[in-house]
Amino acid sequence: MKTICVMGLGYIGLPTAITFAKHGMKVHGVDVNPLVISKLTKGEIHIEEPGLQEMLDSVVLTKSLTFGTAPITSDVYIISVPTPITSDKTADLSYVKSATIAILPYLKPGALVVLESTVPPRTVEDTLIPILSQSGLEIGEDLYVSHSPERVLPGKLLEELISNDRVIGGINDKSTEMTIELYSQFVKGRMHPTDATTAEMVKLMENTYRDVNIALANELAMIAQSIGFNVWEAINLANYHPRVNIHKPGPGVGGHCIAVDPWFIYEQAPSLAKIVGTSREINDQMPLYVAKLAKELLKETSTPKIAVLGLAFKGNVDDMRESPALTVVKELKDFSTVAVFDPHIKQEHTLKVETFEQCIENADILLILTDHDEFKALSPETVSRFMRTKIIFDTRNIIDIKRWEESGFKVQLLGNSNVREIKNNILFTSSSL
Ligand code: SAJ
Repeated sequence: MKTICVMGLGYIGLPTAITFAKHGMKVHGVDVNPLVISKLTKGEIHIEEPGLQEMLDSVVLTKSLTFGTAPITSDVYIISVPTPITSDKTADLSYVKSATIAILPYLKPGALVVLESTVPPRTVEDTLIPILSQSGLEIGEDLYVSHSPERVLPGKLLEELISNDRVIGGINDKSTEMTIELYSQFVKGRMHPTDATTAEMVKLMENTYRDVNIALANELAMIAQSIGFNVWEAINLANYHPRVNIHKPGPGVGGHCIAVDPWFIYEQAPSLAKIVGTSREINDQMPLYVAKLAKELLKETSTPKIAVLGLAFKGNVDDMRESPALTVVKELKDFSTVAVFDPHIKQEHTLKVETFEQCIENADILLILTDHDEFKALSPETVSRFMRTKIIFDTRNIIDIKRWEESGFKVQLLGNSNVREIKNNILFTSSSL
């Protein structure tokens, strides 16, 4: 039986470790955080993921999974540690480096090292291999190395770990073959062999494709606002073309993947990655654009109160990482009173209020920033009983505009203005940014 050491027990490492153990491998999970280890040793998971606790419960009984703060000698090492972004928009590889250094004393001839963390291109070749060479083993002869990026969606992790296709990029054919054999234990999707640098780029390109596409949608939204049409309707119609798939505009791009990964390409080739860099800039300035538009809508109101609906980076999740809503709120704080409501966020936030009623009480505008199902179901009749001024600004296109207008609301949809209003110079244009 093969033994596996999984370095890093976050939202990818832990489900991966548990899944391998469930499929008959002997697994040792390693995390530098002793609190994580003590919780896991007691049989409790420290992250939220549907079905994961039950799966751990079933694996604990088989005794095939152990946990610790240090690695042990194994046939395979999987590195799944975070790769955050620094303030100068470059990848922080310190966790990848320290995890690789940590396994050095345990490596034996024939071992396989698989990097799963998302990394800039050439990280395996230029960072991992020089460290692994310090083991004294011949890379590619005694020690095999590959990159197989995780591509799963939180919330559907256990399902996608098994069903998604996997890209397997070895530093040589033998490394690729060994890695394919490893994941064949549970992966039902296809396995696509390639080299390590291509595999690194594939992962980054997937998320960059989405970022660039969303930037286009956001740019079109600002153009729509300026020249007078409904961008949502236009995108919808354009997407009836069989080869067109324009994404959705919004208040910006959040999460720890799409807002981050394009920078990993940019840092390697800044003078060439022009669309990549510009798209990041467009998406990063969307929260400022939204805040400016909200202020414009309230310019006649004295001592305004803004009711912000949604802090999470996307609908129906409880994750605030890189959320554009945080920037919108920051921009509006000096301008008016701001109250925030998000039914999914349990964490403390200085402006967050507990109830929806508290949030909208005497508010002059409802500003929808996240497409949670709860906000789609809002009733204008109920809401208007609490508000001082009836204005709603929807940045996600989730409300029925006609219904809200019929209830007496002035409705602003991001990326929608009519030509008459523009001629009267009521709305500002994107060029005023
Ligand atoms: N967004 C838009 N317009 C859109 C789609 C999304 O503004 O048309 C915004 C969302 O509101 C959100 C952000 O983009 O703020 C990102 O959301 P998402 O659902 O597109 O992506 P993530 O970050 O939850 O997950 C992505 C996925 N990658 C792709 O779909 C190519 C997932 O499969 C990856 O595993 C994950 O990144 C990752 O870990 O890299």
